[in-house]
Amino acid sequence: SAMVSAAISAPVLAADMTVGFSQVGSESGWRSAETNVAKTEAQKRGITLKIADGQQKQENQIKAVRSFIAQGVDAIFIAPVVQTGWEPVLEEAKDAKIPVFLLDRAIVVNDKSLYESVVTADNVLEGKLIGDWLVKTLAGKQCNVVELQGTVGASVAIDRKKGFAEAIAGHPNIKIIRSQSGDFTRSKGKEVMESFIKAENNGKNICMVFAHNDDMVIGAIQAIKEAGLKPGKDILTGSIDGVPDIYKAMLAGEANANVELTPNMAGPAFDALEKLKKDGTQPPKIIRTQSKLFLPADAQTELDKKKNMGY
Ligand code: GYE
Repeated sequence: SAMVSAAISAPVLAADMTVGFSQVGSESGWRSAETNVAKTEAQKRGITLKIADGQQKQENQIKAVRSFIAQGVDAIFIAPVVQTGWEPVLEEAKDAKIPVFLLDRAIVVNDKSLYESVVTADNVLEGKLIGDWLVKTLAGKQCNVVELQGTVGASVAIDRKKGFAEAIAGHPNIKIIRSQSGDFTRSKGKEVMESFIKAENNGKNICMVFAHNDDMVIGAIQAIKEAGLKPGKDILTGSIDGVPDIYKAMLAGEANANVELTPNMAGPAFDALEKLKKDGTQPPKIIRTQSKLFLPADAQTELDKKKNMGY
């Protein structure tokens, strides 16, 4: 009877759910789109979404998670700025029986039961796709690469670096001559690229810039132009995200290769959460989103596709 099943488990309706989302910040165009999409996806389902901006600091994110626990939310989403140091606060969430989903970046913990699932792209593959493209494009020609890394300690920065390095390994014509963090922002990307250009014969020693995201490469393109060089020609570019501005740069001949990833990380997490709350269906530990390489010939089509994606 209804009474018996209610006693066994009261299914939580989406419309009654409140989810707390500890977001990294708004360091990149992709990040802002992810936040916008999360709001839309919550609205579609009638879920109340509370978003806390961590301003790129783990301590802020940890505080936000504690506050969500205190408020007794039904679930917590975290886009973890760095991959380590999460155990204590996740233990607290677990003790409070609040399920945790990770969005777009992974964490390193021994006890995997501290979170339900991580929604993320294969970030090693993303770096590899750019590296493979470069190997093919150069066809054996010598090339000095400078690398703009993402936030230090972020899983995506570690993985994209790894994937690119794997792709160029065994191709002695390609060398990474400089590598530094630009923190996933346009301004730091530009600043670090300026210092690379100065240190490398006003940029003439540089053949390609590999950036862990589009915003940094857009900053780098500006630095290349200011040095009197042609981005996309004198210095090739490869980056990851698929923000509208990268397709515009491609259309202008100033960017060469891009890996697109969806800003819809919250949607799959909401779906998994709804199933978990409905009948206890355990989500897969990793929910993978797609990553795909796009070249200038695809830029207009991809730019058009971005219109309803939170940008
Ligand atoms: O590529 C970058 C953002 O974690 C996948 O973080 C995300 C990355 C994204 O700042 O633009």
